[in-house]
Amino acid sequence: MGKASLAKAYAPWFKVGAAVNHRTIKSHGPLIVQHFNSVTAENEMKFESLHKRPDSFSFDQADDILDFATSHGIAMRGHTLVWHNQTPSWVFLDDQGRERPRAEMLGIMRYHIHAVVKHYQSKIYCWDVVNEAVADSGDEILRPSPWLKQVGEDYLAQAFWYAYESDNQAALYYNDYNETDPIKREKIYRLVKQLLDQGVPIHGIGMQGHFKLNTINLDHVKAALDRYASLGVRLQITELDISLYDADDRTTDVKSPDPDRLALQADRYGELFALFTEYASVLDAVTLWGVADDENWLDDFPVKGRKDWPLLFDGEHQPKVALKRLFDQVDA
Ligand code: HAH
Repeated sequence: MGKASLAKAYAPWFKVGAAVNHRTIKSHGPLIVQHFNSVTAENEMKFESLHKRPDSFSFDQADDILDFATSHGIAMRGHTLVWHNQTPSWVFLDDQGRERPRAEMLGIMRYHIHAVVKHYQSKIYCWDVVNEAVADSGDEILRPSPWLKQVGEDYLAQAFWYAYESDNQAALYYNDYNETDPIKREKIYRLVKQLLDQGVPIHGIGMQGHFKLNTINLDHVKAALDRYASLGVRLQITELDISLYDADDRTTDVKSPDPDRLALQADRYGELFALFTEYASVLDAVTLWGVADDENWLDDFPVKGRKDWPLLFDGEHQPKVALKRLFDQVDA
């Protein structure tokens, strides 16, 4: 497998991507270049990274990642323009700490989206225009966020129009987690259907894909792919990982990954990728949320400082059994 490439092995079906950051493009550079043909900036294109203060943008770290990608012929996704997290408080509150009214919020949203999307016009092939707008529980479709409260339900439509005005070639995505849960799936379906019915320029649904060993349900994944595809939009798996912990497990003292659980993880990765290849006609990319187990967001989520091993390469950047499975099953 020394010279093999995961992205090349799956090139007949879809792009294979990884979330990278301004450190891992150096520390994990060779691995990224060998195995992936799409990247997403893990944090560097979020609102708080690009637009910390009202009057200035800081594109340097995000640009470094784009330069890295471009110089190696790797495509880049944009993540993310409108979200309730990792957004500075000046966006929602004025100098006196009062909630900004709708017109001001829309002005800020428009200014931000225009600046960012134009900066990357024709360099970024798709944008997660809105991230995580749908409520996890209750009957309401939209999560009670400052965007909803201060702009109103049309904030998503507005965001997609602003993005479209700025780059009418980029594919514009709605992105969310727990997207395979049947109840949340139907909410996401209805939301995107409504936007499409209104003629809003929305081209795809990003399914994050943060799975856990004991709750991942292949039937639910398949049903979600079918349901979203029935809308006639493109699909991507945007943030795939499989935590070695069960959903309710809060232990913190595991020092090294249990080989039995790594084998189960390989089974699940194998089944997922096999399923994904069946959806190649609608599925454009499958992106892992990180490169190797030594640097991944699950070391701090949902339990801060707890080591996890969710990816395809181990802490020494060596292939895990899961990666071998992905190669074996396509005969690469
Ligand atoms: C994702 N949220 C975000 O899209 C991504 O930007 C971030 O780096 C990691 C994961 C997943 C998530 C969360 O952050 C909080 C609760 C549930 C799910």
